[in-house]
Amino acid sequence: MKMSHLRIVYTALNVALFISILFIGITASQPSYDPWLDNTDDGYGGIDDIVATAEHFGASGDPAKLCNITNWPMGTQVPVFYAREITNGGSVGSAWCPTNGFKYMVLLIRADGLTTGEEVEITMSSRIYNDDHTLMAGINVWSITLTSTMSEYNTVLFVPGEQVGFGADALGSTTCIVYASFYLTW
Ligand SMILES: [Ca+2]
Repeated sequence: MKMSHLRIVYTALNVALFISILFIGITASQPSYDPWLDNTDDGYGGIDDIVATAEHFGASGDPAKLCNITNWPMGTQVPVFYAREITNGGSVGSAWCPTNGFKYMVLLIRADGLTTGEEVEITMSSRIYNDDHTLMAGINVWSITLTSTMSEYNTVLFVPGEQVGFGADALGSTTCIVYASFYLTW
């Protein structure tokens, strides 16, 4: 009699549990994805995540979670020409300077020693690459002519490519000393 009574209670509990699960299944809305509960990091909350949790049931430790953060690159000043002398209409060129990852460049240009009628043209170039990045063609993207009355210039430009290079060409018999650098930021 006692066993029979327990069986009835047990069956009633099972029926209640079944109805509860059925009710939750009918009324529950689509669950939202929580990456902190996706233990297997596959972009899906599934039985795999429950198994992963169950496998560590009872374990304890430091709850701090490791994560990797990709920082924007640090802004940086890139020297191009510093007190480079150009004599008698000559020219100088810079190495290619990497600019990858940055959005803006603040360009600082100066020429000392220009007299009336003397000019030096500062040109910035970038590179056009082929599809598989094995060939390149240069392209002039910016230039300015400095004179005795406008011997300094600064401006903000969009970074035109992965690399930029500079040239300074003195016109006629111009002799001067050129400075150029740029600050990269994003
Ligand atoms: Ca998962």
